[in-house]
Amino acid sequence: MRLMTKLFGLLAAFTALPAMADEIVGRPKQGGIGFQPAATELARDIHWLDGMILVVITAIVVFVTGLLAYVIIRYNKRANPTPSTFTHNSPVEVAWTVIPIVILVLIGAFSLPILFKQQEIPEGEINIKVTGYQWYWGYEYVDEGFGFDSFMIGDGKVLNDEVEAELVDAGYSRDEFLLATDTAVVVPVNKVVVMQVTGADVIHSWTIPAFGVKQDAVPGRLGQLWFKADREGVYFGQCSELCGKDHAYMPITVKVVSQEAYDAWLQDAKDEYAGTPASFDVALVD
Ligand SMILES: [Cu+2]
Repeated sequence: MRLMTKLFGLLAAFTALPAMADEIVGRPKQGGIGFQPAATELARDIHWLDGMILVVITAIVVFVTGLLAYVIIRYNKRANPTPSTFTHNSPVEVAWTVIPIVILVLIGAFSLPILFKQQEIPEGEINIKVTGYQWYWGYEYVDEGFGFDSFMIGDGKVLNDEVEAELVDAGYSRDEFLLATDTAVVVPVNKVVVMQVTGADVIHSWTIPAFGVKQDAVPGRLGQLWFKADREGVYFGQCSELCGKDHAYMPITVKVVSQEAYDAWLQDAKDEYAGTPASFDVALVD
């Protein structure tokens, strides 16, 4: 009986886990030297490619180091007092030309499809236009007709009690200082999100490393990126193109939530951010 109680307790703890804390991805982590955990297929592809190329370059380094060691030991002046005098060896020259070509073609065969997957923009279920400003981001939900700006929490750039209180109010902690923003991009999980990226003044760059996306925000141009996040959570990124004195203080926050939570947020956001309230349009009709 006690075992059953324990088991049920454990089960309850596990099922309650997702509700307890939103996973926060992209903040500094003790001992974190690898990639941020991938939340999209694009990011998983990039991680896989990185691992594959690491194997290839490791094999090349080991091979070349081995050759060097062999030549140093076998053909030094003491071991080989009378060196040979030939200057050409056609089979070796053909081999060291053809083998690198084969290796590069092999890498290309795996990397190009991944690049194309990133760059071929699918039809977006959610379309958001993002504009980089010195030094904050503006977001427009183009299908819904509203937009808002997104500033880093703590514009004095110093983490004091007041800023910490602001962070806590917004659902963060002092660990997320310099990453958390006052408003966040909210998107539903498992939906294709297309972002159109531009800059209003100078070049900025929008990225969420865990999604495997990064796009320069160039004034006068409209770049595009897409992602489909498959895990709920809070994801952080930062402007990635040096854009002036406060470049380090224009972070990016994306919240991936359930469809129901997104619908609820959308309703509130329309009321809060829309230039014209929905009811106003209705009143104009007659
Ligand atoms: Cu910047």
